[in-house]
Amino acid sequence: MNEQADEPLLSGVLPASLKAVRRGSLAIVGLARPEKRNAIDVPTVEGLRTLFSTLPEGIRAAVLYGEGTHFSAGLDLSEAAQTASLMEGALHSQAWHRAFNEIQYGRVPVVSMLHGAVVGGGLELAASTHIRVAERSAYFGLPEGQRGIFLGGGGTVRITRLIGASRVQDLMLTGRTLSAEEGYFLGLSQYLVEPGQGMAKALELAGRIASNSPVSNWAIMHALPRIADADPGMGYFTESLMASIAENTPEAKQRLKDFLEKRAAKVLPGQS
Ligand code: 1HE
Repeated sequence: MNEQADEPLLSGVLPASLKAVRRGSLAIVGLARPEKRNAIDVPTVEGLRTLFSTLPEGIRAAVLYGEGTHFSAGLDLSEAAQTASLMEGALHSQAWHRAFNEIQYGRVPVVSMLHGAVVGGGLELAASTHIRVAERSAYFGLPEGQRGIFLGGGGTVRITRLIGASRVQDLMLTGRTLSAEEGYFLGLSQYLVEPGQGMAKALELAGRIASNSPVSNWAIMHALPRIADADPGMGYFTESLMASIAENTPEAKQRLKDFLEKRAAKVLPGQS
């Protein structure tokens, strides 16, 4: 077995609430404030932005998880309680947007591993990742109505795209939570696994993603969601350009040749 030692990433730069290591071609990033249930404060937001905008060469996928018994309790409410002006509130929200955009539209696909509370800004963070693996202990909620606040980390766009505006309104207005199973069937996670198995699954998926062509991964991250938001005419046109760019790389030529010369894996049933 090829055991690779983890190397710290950005040590001395990241806040104590974040841990990041490199394991081969993967970055493994942990929310590391379990005593506050991984509530997300400004240093954490800025740390995520710095980390995802400066991933070193050779990293080809990332895994994001939360330490302790919950993925994240969302916005650090002690900060929200101190907002001094309308302008400061808007700028605070925009800092979250910048950080989460670095995740969604960064260099590499990100797989999140969800367990326990995935609420408010924690769900907004998860929604900015490309693949979400939920353990059965995970539950989803948007208690903004109860707290007297609003989504501010991009959730009005990203979470509504995942489950629709009416479900987001229900969660925000009533404070109800969705179980891991409900979240899975509605599309909040693409994978549902038993407690304790999420990290292994997330690492396995990230490893698979890391073995793809980087140009294909980039197109899937950057072109696909923009095409989905475009009018169909522009979408088809952009798709044709992206298809041509992807298939005209030397790596694509080699991968296609490998298949045609029977050196590449087939697509068979049972791949989970
Ligand atoms: C926090 C936070 C927080 C916990 N900000 N400090 N999010 C919420 O409304 C969720 C609020 N949190 C909870 O409902 C519960 O904490 C949990 C269900 C997540 C976990 O419960 P539990 O019993 O395991 O922990 P706890 O005892 O409630 O919390 C442990 C400590 O973490 C405690 O602090 P301590 O000093 O008394 O030990 C809590 O105060 C602290 N803590 N959650 C600050 N969120 C960009 S806009 C996004 C808008 C939102 O995210 S709204 C959703 C906010």
